[in-house]
Order: sequence, then C-alpha cells, then structure tokens
Amino acid sequence: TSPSAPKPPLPKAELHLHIEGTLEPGLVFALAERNGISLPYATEDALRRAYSFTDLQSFLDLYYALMDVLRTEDDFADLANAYLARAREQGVRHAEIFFDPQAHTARGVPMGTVIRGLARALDGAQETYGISTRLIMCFLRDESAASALETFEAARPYLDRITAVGLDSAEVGHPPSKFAEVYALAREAGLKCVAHAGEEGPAAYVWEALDVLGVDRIDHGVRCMDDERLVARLVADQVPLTVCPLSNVRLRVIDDLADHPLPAMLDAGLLITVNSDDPAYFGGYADDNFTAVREALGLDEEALRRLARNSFRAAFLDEETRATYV
Ligand code: ES4
Ligand code: ZN
Repeated sequence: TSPSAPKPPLPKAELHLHIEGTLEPGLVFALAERNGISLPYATEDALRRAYSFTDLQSFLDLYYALMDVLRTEDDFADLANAYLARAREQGVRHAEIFFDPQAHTARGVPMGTVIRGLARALDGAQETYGISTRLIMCFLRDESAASALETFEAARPYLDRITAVGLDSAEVGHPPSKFAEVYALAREAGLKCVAHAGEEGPAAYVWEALDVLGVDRIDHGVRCMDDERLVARLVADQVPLTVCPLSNVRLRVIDDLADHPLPAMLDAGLLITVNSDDPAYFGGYADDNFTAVREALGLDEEALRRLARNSFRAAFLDEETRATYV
C-alpha cells in the first residue's frame, strides 16, 4: 500500500441504529414508484432539503411520514440490505438493529411482513457482508402501555428472531415506568432490555430505565451528566451508553459537536459507544460518527480504539463470539 493510502475504518459494532432511519432519499423514491405511492416532494434534492430539524419531534414527523413507502417483505429486505452494504464500508462487523413495529402495524403492515423481510436480509448478512446481526424490537413510548403489550403479544411467534426490546420515539412526558409491565414480560421471555433515556428527557428517566425496567444498556443517556450520583451508578455497574454524536447535533440535544460531553463521559469512566442512530437523516453512518468526534473533539487514536473496543464489550454476544472480535 502507498504511504497515502487511507486507513481502513476501525472494526466496530453498531448498537444504536434504527433501520427505518437508514431510509435514504433514493430508496424512498424507488419504493414509492414500486408501490404506486405519490410523494409530496418532486425530487430527491427537494426531499433532502426537508432534513432540517429543530428537535426530536420535528425529525420524528418526517421519519414516520417517509416510512409509509415500506409496504412489503421485499421493501424491508431491500432497506436492511442497503444498510448492511453501507455498514460494511464503515467497518461495522456486528450490528444490533432497532425496528419500530407499531409504526408499520398502525398502517396495516402486518408484524410478520416486517420481521420476515428484515430477517431475510439479516440471515444472509454474515455471508454477504461479514456482519453478524441482532434485532431489537422497540416500543413507541408516545403510544399507550396497552399498545406496547399488544405489540409484544403480536411478536410472540417471532421471538426467536428478537434479541432485545427497546423504547424510542418522543421522550419527554413518557417516562420508562409507563412500560414496566411489558418489560417484565420481555425479561420473562428471555429477552435483553434497552431503552432510550436521557436524550431530550431528564436524568430521572435514566434512573427509571435502570431501576424500573432493569435495562442492560441505555440508549443516548447524555443527560446523565446532569446527575453525579447517576454517573457513579452507571460507572460502578459499567452500564453501556450508546451515544450518537451526529444525531445529538442535528436534533439540537447539543449545540455544537465541539461542545459534546463525550470526552467528559469517557473521563468519568462511563462505558461509552459511538453510533449513528438514523444515518440517512443525520448526515453519517458509523465511521462518519467516529471521524466527526475525532475532528471536532480531538480524540486521539487510543480513545477511538477504546470506543471501538467498548462497542464489542457492550454488544449482546456470547463470550466465545465476543472473543473473536476484541
Ligand atoms: C429516534 Cl434519535 C431518536 N430518538 C428517539 N426515538 C427515535 N426513533 C428513531 N430515532
Ligand atoms: Zn435512537
């Protein structure tokens, strides 16, 4: 290799990735065409110009609107394959992928269509892309606890395909404790548990996710830095936090990447991972987030390697498989 050859991206696990958030404008138009759906945007560029967000809700409005083009098993398989191809280029060797079944079943797309379509792509991922995969089924926290319970029951026939449950969508006003019952059922069924907490919501929601839901990881969690006792707890138990730097900037959780608390979180001894959240919307996939924090925060090679190693430590892998990555 020549001295100027670009370094390959660090091998890493992606632990915070909404598959519906990988829906790129090109695929939106292709699926709209295939399914006979007319879009309120004339061109891909016109659509891209709508990707300017003021907060989490302004993003969610577009995210839920565009996923209406996802109708068939093939659509979900194509979406996941497109993501896996991008992820491979970004050094991703293991991906734990969120999906939002209620966003599809509410539109009349059956649970089985969603899971079978995604599973078809994931089943071939090790061979085709060299990526091992897991599925994490998320409940929409701005829907009712009863709807989450119905969703869990609808997914029971497919639980052998699902590694964990998660909690996402509009955070403020929807504390983790609202979902205590469905998380208890998920744990009884042998699933791992994660939850978005401390993205726009307060540190108190991170406490609830730990103590009421019993989560194994916290998604985002950046607001933990408001509460010293909480940081001490997260450090003591080495609870992984799946931080998403470009997402935080685009959704204005953080004003500027240069002000991101990531370095302080690492210094505090937290088990931090870096992830892409909704890369089609937030301007970058997994390694793009690594590059962005290196450039904006001046993280050195050792810190980046630590983040990559943390991603495998925090992954839902059996120890024998984990040893092949770290
Ligand atoms: C999400 Cl960034 C974020 N936060 C909460 N819920 C979500 N669903 C998709 N992306
Ligand atoms: Zn997320």
